[in-house]
Amino acid sequence: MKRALIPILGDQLSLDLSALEGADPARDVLLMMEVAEEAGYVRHHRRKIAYLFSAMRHHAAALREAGWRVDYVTLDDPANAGSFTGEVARAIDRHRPERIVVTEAGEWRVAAMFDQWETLFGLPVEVRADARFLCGHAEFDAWAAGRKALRMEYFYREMRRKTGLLMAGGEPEGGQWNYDQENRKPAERDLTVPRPLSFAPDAITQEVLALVERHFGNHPGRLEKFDFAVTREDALRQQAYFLRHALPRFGDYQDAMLTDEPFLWHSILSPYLNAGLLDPLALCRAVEAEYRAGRVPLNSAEGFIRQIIGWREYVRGIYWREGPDYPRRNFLEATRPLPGWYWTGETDLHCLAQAIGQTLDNAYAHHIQRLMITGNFALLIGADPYQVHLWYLEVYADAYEWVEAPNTVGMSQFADGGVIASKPYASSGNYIHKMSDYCGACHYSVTRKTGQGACPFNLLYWHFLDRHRDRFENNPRMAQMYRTWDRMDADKRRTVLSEAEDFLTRMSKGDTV
Ligand code: FAD
Ligand code: DLZ
Repeated sequence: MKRALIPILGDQLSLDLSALEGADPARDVLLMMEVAEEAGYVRHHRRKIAYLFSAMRHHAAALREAGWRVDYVTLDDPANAGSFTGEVARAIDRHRPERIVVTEAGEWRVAAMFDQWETLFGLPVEVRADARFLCGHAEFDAWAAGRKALRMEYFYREMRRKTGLLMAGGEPEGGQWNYDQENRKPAERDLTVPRPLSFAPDAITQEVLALVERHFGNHPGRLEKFDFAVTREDALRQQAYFLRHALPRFGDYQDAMLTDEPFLWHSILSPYLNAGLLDPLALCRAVEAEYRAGRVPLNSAEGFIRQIIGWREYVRGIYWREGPDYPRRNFLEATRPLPGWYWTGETDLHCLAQAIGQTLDNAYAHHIQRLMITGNFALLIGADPYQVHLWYLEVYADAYEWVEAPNTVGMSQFADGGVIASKPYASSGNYIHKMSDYCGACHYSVTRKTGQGACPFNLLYWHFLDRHRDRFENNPRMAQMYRTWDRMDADKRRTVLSEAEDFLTRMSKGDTV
């Protein structure tokens, strides 16, 4: 077999990566590269870069220990060419390979680079499917073909059948596919909330933290108290901790939000799953085992497994099926710039200050904060969905376009016109009040619908429905809300709309809102 160069990207940190299948440690060279282009295609949160570079360096050490030859290029290597393509070119000069083998990229932008390599380098390039996902592109497309609507629920059932997870003789465990109705308890402050494990930076991480400080000072987010897992072993420790301490209540409190509690009963495993330190299917099997052992209720086990073999696989399928223009979609023709305080958290809206502040601190917010606080607000004000997409890609440690764009552009901003969601995730302050304790500490009053101190979500919700009436009035899932709006006194409707306009004008002028 001919000598191969095997590039391993920052989100390919798995020991059983498909590119390594059949490779020979004595003959082939693995290439890992920290490059300015990847660290700078958006202004990634500094914690995200630190996590990834440290995890890459630890992974290189693990690969070497397993017998592989790893050529690792650091960001501050003076000869660093600054891009994947530039570094592969330099590595070809160093190692004279006869072919390149690589696992498929996680986004269109990088896939387009791979497409050029054969011509550029005059070497055969083999791009292999990413076996860390359950559902390949052809399988997803076959599932989607001929369907009017691509709803996650039906895809998820296929994945349950395929994996056998939570199945009982061909039927779903407990008789229902989905226990979503049992995933919506508001959190209560007196419950003891588990804290994720904290991993003290070792010498490698400290070196990376100093490098990120030097090179990415103008990127958002805080580096202080960095405590991510950066090795497979530590990521597995967080997994085990989650299974024991948080999973039992994950189901009940999946949608809950509490002031100064960023993590609640969530797993905080997405950065590790998406970079390859953890295996999604093995995690789901471990979750099922907890249920079968009677340590975890069914609504928790099913709710968690649904997120991974359902949502995670489904959004990936949608991303690759919809094509490279997907992040640029703008069904609602929204053009407002995202307010500058999305990068500081300085707003009087307590829920937003919490979600954004925690994001800047931790490069993390849980799903309902992303969807119903920052996402909902951006949707209601008519923010440009491409800008919103860039913000999410920038600020979360788990953000890669294949998973971020469908969640943001599709689920949260309805900019794909309903490929993912059957209706927009728009809500007034009532939902936030029901699911959190945020409103109690807010400058605004959630119970005020108009007038001094009225919750902006209340005003903006009706403004959103009113300005998009043509698009949504015939959507059966929204008809009730239009009836409620139409029943409102005409003067009140005028007041709501004009106060919403005032709010938008003040916000766009840069006034503190
Ligand atoms: P948990 O709540 O513990 O859930 C377990 C796992 O399920 C997660 O680790 C994740 O792998 C998976 N999961 C849950 N929901 C989703 C979902 N909707 N799509 C895909 N996987 C899911 N997730 C990312 O991994 N990267 C992103 O860039 C990202 N961007 C998002 C943007 C928006 C606007 C929204 C609404 C959601 C986004 N999500 C993204 C999905 C979800 O918010 C995160 O996966 C989750 O918050 C990660 O935290 P956790 O590991 O504690 O998750
Ligand atoms: C996100 C990221 C960053 C910040 N830096 C690097 C890097 O320097 N080297 C690398 O191999 N990968 C990095 N990544 C992850 C890549 O952007 C990711 O692999 C591609 O988006 C393909 O999914």
